[in-house]
Amino acid sequence: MAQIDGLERITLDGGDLGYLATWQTPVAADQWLTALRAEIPWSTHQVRIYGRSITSPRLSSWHGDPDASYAYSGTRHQPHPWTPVLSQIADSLQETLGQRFNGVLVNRYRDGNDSMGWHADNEPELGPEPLIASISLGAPRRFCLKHQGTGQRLQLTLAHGSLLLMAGQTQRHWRHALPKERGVDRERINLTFRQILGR
Ligand SMILES: O=C(O)CCC(=O)C(=O)O
Repeated sequence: MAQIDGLERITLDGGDLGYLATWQTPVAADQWLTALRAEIPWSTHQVRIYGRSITSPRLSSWHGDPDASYAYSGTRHQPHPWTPVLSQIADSLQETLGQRFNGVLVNRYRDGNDSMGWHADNEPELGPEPLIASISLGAPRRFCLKHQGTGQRLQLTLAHGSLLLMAGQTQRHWRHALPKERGVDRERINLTFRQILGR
């Protein structure tokens, strides 16, 4: 994983996380949140969880380079183009990581009733050890991880303007989820930058 000032490393049994709670200032994160709300063509996606296709209880949009089509949770998504704020966020990420990604999944959890079930970002087009860069905006987000073999669990609270890196074999051995959270009435936006490998 890249050497980044202030990055908290969390070494997992068969996985590797890095967390930077104060990646962006609250003011910058607020601006991104406002721009994303307006710029993104939000829609509900069908997702396959434990073999069942359900309408995901959140809003999403897949963006990226024209050839970065992405099949996840049983549906292939053609990328929407990069919007001005997504390009700006991608630039900031490149400054931090020294790396550019060719796609980003943007998710909007309207309140604590929206959620995402247990899954791994393990689609073949991400390669065997994908680096996923996950940005959190809005109300704090409870992010849960579970080891696929041992059932070991870990819970993180992801702050407004934070950056979480999932690397190494994390997607092979761990699942993650964003559970419903009672009492949360503010919205949260998550961006997961990914590299789609050529087919
Ligand atoms: O909101 C999150 O952090 C989870 C996003 C995620 O795992 C996904 O959409 O694949």
